[in-house]
Amino acid sequence: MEDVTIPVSGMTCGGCVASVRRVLSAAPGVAEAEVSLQPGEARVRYDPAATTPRALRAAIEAAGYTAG
Ligand code: 9UX
Repeated sequence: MEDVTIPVSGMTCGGCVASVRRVLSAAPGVAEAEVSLQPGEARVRYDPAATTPRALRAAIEAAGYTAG
């Protein structure tokens, strides 16, 4: 497993945080996802054989938020 911290902007309330956490948790290869509003970021533990930080950022973007 590897860990990555991804800056996320566009989250404005706890519902947004829950949405991003849900999307990441459901993504292939994700073992654990923690999301915070302040600062806006997602910390993800993932299987590098199954996904990539690029794919994780794409999942965040597809949910309507901006991943840095
Ligand atoms: Mo809060 Mo976010 O009412 O997508 S859930 S702004």
